[in-house]
Amino acid sequence: THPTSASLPSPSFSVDTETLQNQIDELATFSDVPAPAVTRVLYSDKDVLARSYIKKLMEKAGLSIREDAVGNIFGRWNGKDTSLAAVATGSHIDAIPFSGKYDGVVGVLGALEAINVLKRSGFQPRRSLEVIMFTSEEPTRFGISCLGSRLMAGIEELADALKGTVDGQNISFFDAAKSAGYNLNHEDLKNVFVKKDHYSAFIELHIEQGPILEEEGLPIGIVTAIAAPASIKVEFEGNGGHAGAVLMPARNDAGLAAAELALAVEKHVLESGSIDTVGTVGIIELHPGAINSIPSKSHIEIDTRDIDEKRRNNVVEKVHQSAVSIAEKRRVRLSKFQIINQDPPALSAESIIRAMTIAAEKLNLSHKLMISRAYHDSLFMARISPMGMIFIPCNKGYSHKPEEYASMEDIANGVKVLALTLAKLSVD
Ligand code: HGY
Ligand code: MN
Ligand code: MN
Ligand code: MN
Repeated sequence: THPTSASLPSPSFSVDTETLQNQIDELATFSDVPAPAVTRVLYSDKDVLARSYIKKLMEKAGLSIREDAVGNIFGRWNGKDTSLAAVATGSHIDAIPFSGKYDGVVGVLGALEAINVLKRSGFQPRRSLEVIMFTSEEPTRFGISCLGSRLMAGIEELADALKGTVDGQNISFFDAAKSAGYNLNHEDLKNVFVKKDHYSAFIELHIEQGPILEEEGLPIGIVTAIAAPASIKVEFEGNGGHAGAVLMPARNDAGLAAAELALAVEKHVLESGSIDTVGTVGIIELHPGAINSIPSKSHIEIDTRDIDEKRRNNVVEKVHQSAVSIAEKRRVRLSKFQIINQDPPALSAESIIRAMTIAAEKLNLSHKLMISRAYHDSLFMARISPMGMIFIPCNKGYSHKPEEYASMEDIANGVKVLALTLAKLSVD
């Protein structure tokens, strides 16, 4: 027989908070901008330094390390029965420009500390436990969110799309990967796909990136669902010209078309009738970008989400109609309306919600069920494995900016809930 839950580590096990804080601070130094901001973009030099830092910590934790073709990194603690599907946990360490040092990082360094906590407590896993550092969760470099977990989920369209994918400097995905030491060609992408029964469970520890837990004084959030994200690239083209000499009736200003579409995004989101529908325009680029030259081209990128997929799709549809009507009215060309991703929401598995709840209760940590409005690699891991997420509070809900902060007490609580959940699922 295998150990019953009685042999699970006693809740008194402890987190090495000093070491964990030092690791968070050290990882944050691998950044293209000065502290307290962090910028760490896929396959950049700083990303490569951060990757070796993580692999060093995996080695120190006694894990066997594997990397796949695109740089998803796996650290495995072999269980007593290696024929069983493993329990996985993990997150990302890439960071959007001028962001913070906890988004994703808490779920990678915290997962490694959860493994160390279990090892120090003498726990022996039945199912192997595996920590995953996903190669890139943020869309920063190639406009593709959750690139590593999307590929692991076996999304063929992405594998095909990567053939022609280039970044803002016109560097191809494959050349960028090669510069970081990942020598792959298109055929290798299929080896990134993970079979549905490869993992028995996947759990991600993450800061809430919202204010609810802090406002309600709760140390733990148990995620029931992840909202459905969509991103769209739009381009308008006009004749441009001299900002002084061309009279208004003769203009077809691509910049003002972009501005009007941005406000249309807000209008369609607010019209949805639900507080759960959100949208913004995070990128607006004007060409030629001179104060006295009428923009002849505009490039805007739209992010819209909702926990309800139909409502979110309705916003995407209305934004498309607005783009067409604005182009007509302003006599500009709608030269691009490209939906980059339009993903369904993901539901957490009941079995994992239960395991996380039991863990929080064993630790006397008050908790609540909640949805994640941010997306995560868990959104795609849910397609190949039962999924769950553990949230911890973050300061005023701040995230994706340098003021992002989570206290070591909150992080340690999250690590302990994760450790107990992993232990329980490993003996199931
Ligand atoms: O944008 C998101 O939801 C995630 O934090 N990258
Ligand atoms: Mn049994
Ligand atoms: Mn993020
Ligand atoms: Mn994240």
